[in-house]
Amino acid sequence: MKNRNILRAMLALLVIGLFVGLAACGKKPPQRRGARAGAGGTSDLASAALATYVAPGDLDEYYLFYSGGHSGHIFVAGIPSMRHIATIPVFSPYPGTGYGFDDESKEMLGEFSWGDAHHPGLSETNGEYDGRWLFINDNANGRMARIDLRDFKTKQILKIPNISANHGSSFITPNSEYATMATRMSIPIPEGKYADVTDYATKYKGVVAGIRIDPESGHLSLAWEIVVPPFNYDLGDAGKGPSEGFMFWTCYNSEREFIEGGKLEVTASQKDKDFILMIDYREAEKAIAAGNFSKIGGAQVIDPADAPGIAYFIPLAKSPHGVDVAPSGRWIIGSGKLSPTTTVFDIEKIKTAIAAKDFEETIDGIPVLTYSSVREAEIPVGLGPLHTQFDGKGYAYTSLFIESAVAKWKLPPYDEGADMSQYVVSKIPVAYNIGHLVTAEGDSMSPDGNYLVALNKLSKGRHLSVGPSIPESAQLIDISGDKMKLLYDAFTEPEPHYALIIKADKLDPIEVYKKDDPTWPKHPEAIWSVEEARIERRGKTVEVWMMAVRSFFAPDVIRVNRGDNVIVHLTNIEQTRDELHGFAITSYDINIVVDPGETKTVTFIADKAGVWPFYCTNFCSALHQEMQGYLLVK
Ligand code: K7E
Ligand code: CUA
Repeated sequence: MKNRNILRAMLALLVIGLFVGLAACGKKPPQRRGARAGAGGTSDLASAALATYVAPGDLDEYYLFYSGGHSGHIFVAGIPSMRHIATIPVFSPYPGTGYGFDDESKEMLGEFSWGDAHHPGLSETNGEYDGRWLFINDNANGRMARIDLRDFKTKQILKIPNISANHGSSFITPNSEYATMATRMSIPIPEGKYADVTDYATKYKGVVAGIRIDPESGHLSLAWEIVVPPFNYDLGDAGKGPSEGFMFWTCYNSEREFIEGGKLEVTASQKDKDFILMIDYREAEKAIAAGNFSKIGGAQVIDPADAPGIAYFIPLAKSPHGVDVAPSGRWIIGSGKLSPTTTVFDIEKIKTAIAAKDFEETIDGIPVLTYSSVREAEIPVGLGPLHTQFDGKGYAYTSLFIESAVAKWKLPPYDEGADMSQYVVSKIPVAYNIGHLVTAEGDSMSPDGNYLVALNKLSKGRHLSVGPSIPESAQLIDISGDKMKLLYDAFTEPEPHYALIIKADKLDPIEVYKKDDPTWPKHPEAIWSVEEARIERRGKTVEVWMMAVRSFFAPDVIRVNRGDNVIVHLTNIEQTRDELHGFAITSYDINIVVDPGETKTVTFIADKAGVWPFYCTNFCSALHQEMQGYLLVK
């Protein structure tokens, strides 16, 4: 305790020192803190504090995009401060930004009020993050979403048929040709078809899919599906460099059974090996072009038995979880949860084995490559290996769920006959039970090798107690030196699975929607002056063109009859940053928010008679409280 107090005092002095330094340089524009990195400290704690301290008014070096799991959102934080900056609602309504209340976002959410966001994927050009779009899967409902990084807003949610619980998604090819999707829990296809679980082995199917990304707009569309055996397809990754053209997914339950009351955890862990499924997507394109598919549930589905060369299985130790392609593209890393090793496969050996038809067996038309022919090495990383990330300096970092640690190990080449344990060069404990981990630009072909974030499943109270429902924890780790150093504990709402870290200067978000900006589609119902504001009635439909500006709405009275269909197009005509307005109608469950220059439409039936005030929800000016009007329903 005494030690801690001394450290606290030292920290306080350091921080005061920084403030004094700041005051001395007076007012200056915010800058990224890279300039100050490297300033020395006097203890591990002090140097960690300095390494993560972003002075008031200064900016972080990186964006961290956390998936929000079953919250359906994406959380945005800065690195190294780990401060939460924003929440991007994707699969769930979010009253804070009015998401899910206006017609457009309501339609995007469709029949669902939530999703399970697991794996963000950034668009890439030549294997590097290009900062254009962020994609994310919905593990619950066969969907994927696209977020535009110019305004940090969800622009599309694509639902495709046949994919049941889309977990192995969204992993992006090096030039954003495709994002992946895959079935986690096999079912009879198409969805809606009935077969008892006693027929699991023959009537249930898995499906993997390639989602085409439009190179101009980022628009997502289904390109092809491939039917695969009823295993559980888990994590995925896209090849790059020598492995470009391939997609990889781990799978468990190669026992292909679901025994009622038999506990899948037991029945799916019988065999010593499960698989990585490898798809050649150029072959998939050829099969579609040649008409070599059948239509199932409206999708073009290829059967690998009719399309040799499209799919292969690579054996991998017991119940694998993560599969990760190293930055060079040559090494494919797979981790079996129930094996204390991580396995490195060589894409060159895989290609040779395919050419030589070096197969162990064939399952449902898919050849299984001979394990010993394609395996480069098994690395004894530790207990419960899940996911692997990279530093671009020849090292890999594997999360160890059971051991609650991160293992740093060397990628090939290895000495002939060497004891592989020597290549596990260091470990750092984390608190606790780590799932995913992410390094700066870690999925690109050139990771930055400075920061790693451990996404831990259990925080066990390393924070003020908030009752039994506790947050998830994330720890920032410095990986720039030989030894990994813990820098910071951060907490989030449930529940991040994966995250991505991108250099802040790769993004250039807009500050307002400019009135005549040709880069954005013009909203057909936008109005820009009080003169254009109006109410028109056609039969039982009342259409309102409303504008908001500090600090009034025009019009500010809407008169309708009970049962009328009311359409309100609201434009925020502000062109000043941070001048948002809200529009909430009391007791009508309506709450939209318009950013500067934005127009949104909300449609509703005026089914409650009476007088219903509407008001601005975003505190916008000194006279914000006065920004209100009335919906009069006769
Ligand atoms: Cu939680 Cu990637 Cu869905 Cu591993 S997944 S931990
Ligand atoms: Cu507009 Cu408050």
